[in-house]
Amino acid sequence: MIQTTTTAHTNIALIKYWGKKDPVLHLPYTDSLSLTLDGYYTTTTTSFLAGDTDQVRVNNQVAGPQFFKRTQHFLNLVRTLNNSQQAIAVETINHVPTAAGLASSASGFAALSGSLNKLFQMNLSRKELSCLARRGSGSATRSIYGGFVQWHQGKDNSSSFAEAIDENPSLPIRLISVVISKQAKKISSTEGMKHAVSTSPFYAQWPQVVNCDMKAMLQALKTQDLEAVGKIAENNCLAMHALNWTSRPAFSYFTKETLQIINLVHQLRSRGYCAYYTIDAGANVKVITSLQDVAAVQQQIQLNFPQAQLTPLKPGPGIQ
Ligand code: 2P0
Repeated sequence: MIQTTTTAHTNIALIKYWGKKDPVLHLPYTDSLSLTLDGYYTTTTTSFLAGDTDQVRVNNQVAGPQFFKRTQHFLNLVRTLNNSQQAIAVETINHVPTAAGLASSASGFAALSGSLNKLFQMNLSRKELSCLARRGSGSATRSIYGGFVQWHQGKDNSSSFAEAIDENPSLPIRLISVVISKQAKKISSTEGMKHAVSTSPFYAQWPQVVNCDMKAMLQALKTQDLEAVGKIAENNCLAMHALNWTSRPAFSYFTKETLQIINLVHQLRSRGYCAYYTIDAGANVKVITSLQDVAAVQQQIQLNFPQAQLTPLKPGPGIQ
C-alpha cells in the first residue's frame, strides 16, 4: 500500500489576513506576512482505500463530523484535480495543543496538501502547493514555507500564493505563546472576518493599513530591526481587532486577561525589555521578544500570571 507523509508547522501572522474577496477560493483582500514556528506542527499520512468511503483520523481517533466534513471537502477538490474517485485514508497527528491559541488549520491543511501531492504524484512546486493549501484554510497558504513568509493576495486561484522572504532568519526573534483561556472561541475566524468585511465602516481602510504596514515590515526585516518588527506587528494586530470592535453588532476576541497581558507587555517594554504582542482570533496573546530577553520576559509574565501556560517558540521550517 502506498502511504505518504508530510509534516507542516503552524505560523503566526505579523501582518494579519482578515477578510476574503472570494470566500470559495479563499482569496484575501490583502497580502499578509507570517513567521512559521518550530514547536507546533502537524504530521499527516494519506493512502488510497479500496472501498468508496473516506476515513479521517485525528490523534489516533475517528475525526468528529465537522473535521471530517472540512477534510472531505478538500479531498473532493484534490480528487477533481486528479480526475480520481478513489477513497482516501487520512491520518493526522496534531502537535498543536488546542489550548495553544494557535490555529492547527494552518499546519493541518499545509500537511494534508503536501501528503496528497505525493500520493497523487502531482509534482506541485511549493508555490503551487501554497495555492492548494489555501483552498483548505487561508493561513495554511503560508505554512508551506519556513521563517518569514508573505502571502500575495492575488486576483485568482493561481496568483494567490505565498513565498518565503527569509526561510532561515538570522533575526533573533522569539515568540512566547501565553495561554490564558482554554475556552473555544465563540466566533470562528471565518465568521468573524466575514462579519467585519460586511459591517465595519472602517473595513474600507484596512487594505491601505496593510499596504503601509507591509512596506514597513519588509523594510524592518531587511534592516534586521526587531523592535520595528514588533511595533508594526502590534499596530497591525490592533487595527485588525479594531475592525471587530467597529462591526455592527460589535464583537471582540479580547477578555479581561487579554487586556491585562497587554498592559504587562507595555510595562515590560518601558522597563527596557524587547516585548510586543500580537493576538489572533482568540483571547490568548503571543508575545514577540528577542533571544536575549525571552527568558526574562517569560519569567515576568509567569510571575504576574501564575495560571498562564507559557511556551517559548523559535522560527520553524517549511513542509517536510
Ligand atoms: C492570520 N487568522 O493571518 C489571521 C489573523 C486569524 C487572525 O488566518 O477562513 O483559519 O480558513 O481562511 O486561516 C485564521 O483564519 O481562516 C487566520 P479561513 P483561517 O493568520
